[in-house]
Amino acid sequence: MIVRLMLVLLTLAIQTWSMDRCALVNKLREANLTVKGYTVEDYTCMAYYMSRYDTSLHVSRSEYGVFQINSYWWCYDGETPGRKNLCGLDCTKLLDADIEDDIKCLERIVSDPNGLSAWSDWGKNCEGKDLSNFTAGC
Ligand SMILES: [Ca+2]
Repeated sequence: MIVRLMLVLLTLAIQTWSMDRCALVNKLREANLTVKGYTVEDYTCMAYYMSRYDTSLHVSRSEYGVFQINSYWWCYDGETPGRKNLCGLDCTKLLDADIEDDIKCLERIVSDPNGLSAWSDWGKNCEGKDLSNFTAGC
């Protein structure tokens, strides 16, 4: 009985993970980004390590959403003068459930010389690794 319950809980946990992950994967596929040869797996891996696919994540004061985009350069948070807002977005738009604008901003960021290396977690955990699990089953 306990084993069966644990199996049910485990299955639920895996399904939740899969749904969120595949929703992101499908949005990234639709966006069809073609910057510097980065793949959907690269972006999905980065998002996993940055936010665990939480589109509303805003724990660090200056980082927003599923890709943890920084407010100094990329979006407008109404604070600190001199911020650049290079994505032309209000930062709160990076915390809603619609990630199309987040992906557009992501495309703008990786177009800069640093590319995905702007996210140190991508370099640490994703770069040069087999990332096929991140899109598996989607
Ligand atoms: Ca958004």
